[in-house]
Amino acid sequence: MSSPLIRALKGEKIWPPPVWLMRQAGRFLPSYRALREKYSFSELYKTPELAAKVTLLPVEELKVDGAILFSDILVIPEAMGLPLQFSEKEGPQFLSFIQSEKDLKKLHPFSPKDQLPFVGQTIQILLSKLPKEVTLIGFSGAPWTLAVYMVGGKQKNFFPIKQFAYQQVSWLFQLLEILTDAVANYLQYQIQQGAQVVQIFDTWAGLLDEEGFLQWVLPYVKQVLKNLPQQVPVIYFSKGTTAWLSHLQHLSCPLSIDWTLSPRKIREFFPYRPLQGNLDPAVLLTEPEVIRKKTREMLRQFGPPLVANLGHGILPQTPVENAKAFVQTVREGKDLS
Ligand code: 1CP
Repeated sequence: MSSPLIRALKGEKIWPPPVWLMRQAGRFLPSYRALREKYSFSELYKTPELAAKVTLLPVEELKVDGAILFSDILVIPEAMGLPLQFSEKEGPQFLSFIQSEKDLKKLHPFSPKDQLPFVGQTIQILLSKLPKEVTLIGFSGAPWTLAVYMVGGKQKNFFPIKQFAYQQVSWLFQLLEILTDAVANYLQYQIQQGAQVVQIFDTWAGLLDEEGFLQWVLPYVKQVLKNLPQQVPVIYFSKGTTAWLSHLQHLSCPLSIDWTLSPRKIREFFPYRPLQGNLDPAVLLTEPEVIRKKTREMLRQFGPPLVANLGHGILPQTPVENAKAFVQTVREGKDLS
């Protein structure tokens, strides 16, 4: 029989719902920070034994239903030849950007099995170590969000990519086509290696206006979905898109939504759709009593089919006890549908 996470994502009304936390394998865990004293971030995700170990940390400590592969969305652009530097203060940053057709021509073809073999090896190790009721989640950045990082990232308040998008520059269309193939290819590779669910992270989906979302974001996600096998659930996470639920309706997969719209309204819009979300990660910075209250409210409003989660990644300064209070409250949520 399938695991609770897969069953919920296939539309089964499991209650209490399965639970995991976006970015659960990262800096908020003291056990992760201890490993980072010894190894750099890239050593951790490029060494299969270490990446598997980090993936398992939140499964062991929080008892969640999903284990998200320890890696990063920026591995695709790095494999395509954009030099990535990781600074402790600033996080990951590209040393050069794509800002013209000439830059685009310099990108290398992307082949996950040749350039990112450690991802497949990490999945293999995890399949032998994970308890069978815990689901292995693979992931990728969405084409648009990867393009945002490749074209200039957050510098100048995202102005470079916004300018190119609104000016309709032709090479940006080409970049998105290239990334759409790469993302589909990468997720197919993870699924072949054994990922049981995959999530597409579109952190910057809400950066443009509505027309921009329809032009630069949604069609490419649709294209990726079309190229993935039907049997494996795909979750689409987008941030800043709650004004555009009527457009998200055109995607057929489970949706992970941020916290800016109440679960009641999201559920009204998608009465039957498997949904994931959507507690504000900042709630986990408060105290267990507040966390329990807000989590119960969220569960009550959503109802099944649901995967309980945050509305974005867990914040690095979150106390572990608070993350545990969230998971615990979901587990106890029997009478709240
Ligand atoms: O040790 C460290 O300081 C590294 C911090 C770190 C970690 C643990 C980064 C740098 N990436 C990761 C892992 C990671 N990233 C995972 C693995 C599983 C997990 O942590 O649970 C996943 C799923 C991601 C996804 C990711 N990376 C996203 C999408 C989700 C989101 O949070 O919006 C994004 C935007 C990134 C880019 C990235 N990688 C790391 C940082 C600090 C950032 C943000 C960079 C920026 O926007 O400036």
